[in-house]
Amino acid sequence: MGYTIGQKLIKSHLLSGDMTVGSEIGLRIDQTLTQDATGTMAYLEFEAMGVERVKTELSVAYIDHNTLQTGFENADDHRFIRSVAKKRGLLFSRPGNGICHQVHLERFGIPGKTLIGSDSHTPTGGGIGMLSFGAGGLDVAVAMGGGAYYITMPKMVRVNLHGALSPWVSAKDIILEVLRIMSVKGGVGKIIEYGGDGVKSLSVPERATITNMGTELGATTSVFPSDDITREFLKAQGRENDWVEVKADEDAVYDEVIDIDLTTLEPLAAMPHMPDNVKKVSEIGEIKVDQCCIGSCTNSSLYDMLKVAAILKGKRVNPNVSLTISPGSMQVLGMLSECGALADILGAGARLLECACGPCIGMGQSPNSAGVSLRTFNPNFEGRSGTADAGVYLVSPEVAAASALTGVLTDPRTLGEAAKITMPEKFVINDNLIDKPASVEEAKDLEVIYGPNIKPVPNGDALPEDIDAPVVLKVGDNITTDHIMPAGAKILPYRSNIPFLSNFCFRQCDEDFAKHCKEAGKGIIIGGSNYGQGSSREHAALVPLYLGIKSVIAKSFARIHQANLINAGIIPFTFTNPDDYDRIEKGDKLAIKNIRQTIENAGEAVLLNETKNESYPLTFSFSDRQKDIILAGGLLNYTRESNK
Ligand code: MIC
Ligand code: SF4
Repeated sequence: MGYTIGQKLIKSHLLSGDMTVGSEIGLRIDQTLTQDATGTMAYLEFEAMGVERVKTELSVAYIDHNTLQTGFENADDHRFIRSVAKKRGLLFSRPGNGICHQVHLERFGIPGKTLIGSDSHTPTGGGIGMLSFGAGGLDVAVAMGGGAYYITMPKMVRVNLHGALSPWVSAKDIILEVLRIMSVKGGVGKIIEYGGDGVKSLSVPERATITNMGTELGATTSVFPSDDITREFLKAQGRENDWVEVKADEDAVYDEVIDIDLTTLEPLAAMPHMPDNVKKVSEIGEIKVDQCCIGSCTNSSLYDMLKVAAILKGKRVNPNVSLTISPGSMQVLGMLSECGALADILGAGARLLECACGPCIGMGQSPNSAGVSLRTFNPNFEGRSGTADAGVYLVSPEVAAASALTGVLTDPRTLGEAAKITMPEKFVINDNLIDKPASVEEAKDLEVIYGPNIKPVPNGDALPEDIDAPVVLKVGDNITTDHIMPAGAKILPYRSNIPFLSNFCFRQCDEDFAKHCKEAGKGIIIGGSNYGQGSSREHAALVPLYLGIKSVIAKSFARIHQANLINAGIIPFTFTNPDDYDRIEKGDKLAIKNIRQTIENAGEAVLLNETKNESYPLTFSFSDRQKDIILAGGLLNYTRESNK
């Protein structure tokens, strides 16, 4: 029996475990990346481990999220990360150089290698045939120190793409169609692999748009083969030598197969407030639009921007619409300006933003009250834009640009013939915004520079015998990490200050959550299914840890968040009978007795509801390593104990 791409790359990087679906495997990690919003924590954790130099083949620290610098906090974080990078052997991609995933694809990604990043959209690298995962900062810190990265051996899904896209239909529509079919939970525990004759019709940036948003499916990762098109892309980036072929065996066996006929796809949109709430643009109709934002790590390539420029050329943006453009990298912006496309974009009345995440992470450009915003981004969770009652629609660059001209949601096929975009044979290479690390010798004299906003990482205690705590919050299905630990311009500068951040935890669900937790001193959260979907931010575990949360009991969890909870020493349990969820209320006093023994022996965990005098069975399946982490009270304690 042959192997899928995912299985091949796992096999060639397997450090521990066997490749049986559902069991834990440890992988060797070749490359890591961090961004600044999760990076400060990751490097604080890395520093706490006491490793002199990174042990990966390549590690890059990007600054792309917190670029507003409204106070000293962001600037201090940037300086801290830069000082760690210089001393510990990492490349440092300075603010302005671009969004981590876009730059990594252009300059560093290598087919067949493994990559983990402290950002959930790291699977963008799957666009060039890398096996790349989003992870919590602590997992990235461990990998930088040469440790394995652990995942549950996933199932394999094959998405066969047939034919080619019609004019005006975009790679974004392909992934929106996959989201429509599979839902935001559909990818959990799976690698989504793309194949079929349609793959040949897609360029690397288009493939990367698709693998990037595999994150919204909840997938472990997504991957395309590395073929001649990948080789051409790397050649144009001056990196042809990095190319290797990566493909599935003919007789590879998949757990699930999905077929998509590209010829019949139409422009799509994900309606507020979930990426899988997908409808045809033609079906939604001409709703009035207030804002269009083009950019983010999923749609900010030169190819995307050239398509937008061609639509805007010689036209005028509708006066009722604010159109923003964030090119994904300095390379993209430079080339747009060289070929004149930037003038077409600006001439039409678009606002040019920095090459950074910007509005995607709520750093500016919040829409007006009850505004409709069309965004080429990846999540459209409620409130993430910074305006609580805004409606964000996820669309392709073509739909966003067309709608910016008309002022209403517009099917771009109504614009007539689509312009033919020719991509340059060579990209302009300018790595001036990438700083190299110091040599081992020089590094000895360098200091890591902390600022006053950088507070220590909270750390849990070893697991006690019993947990007794009240329910401090009960939430429904699909709770995102944006609910748990919001981002946005006001809060992001405090990503390295957990005590301050804690005041904002779960604000959207319960204004007084932090206050309740502080009063109770400890607590348990009750969640629905897919708890913790969305980003990789470990703050969504570290802040609850700081607030005394001992366990989250939910119907099911999203992958990265579940790992982050375990790393923080918060026990994620699932209800054995999902209906028991309905029996528990906020304020109920809960207890789990003999929990150490239960976890050690993989016994039956029972949740006692002392208020209602009821008990409910709980399910958990932790690997031996995860059990030890939980018993130790988190990965930091566990790592320290293992190094003794
Ligand atoms: C996001 O898209 O939500 C982020 C911001 O990039 C996060 C990381 C973060 O919270 O800093 C992610 O996707 O992991
Ligand atoms: Fe940045 Fe948005 Fe991509 Fe996250 S999803 S890395 S915030 S552009």
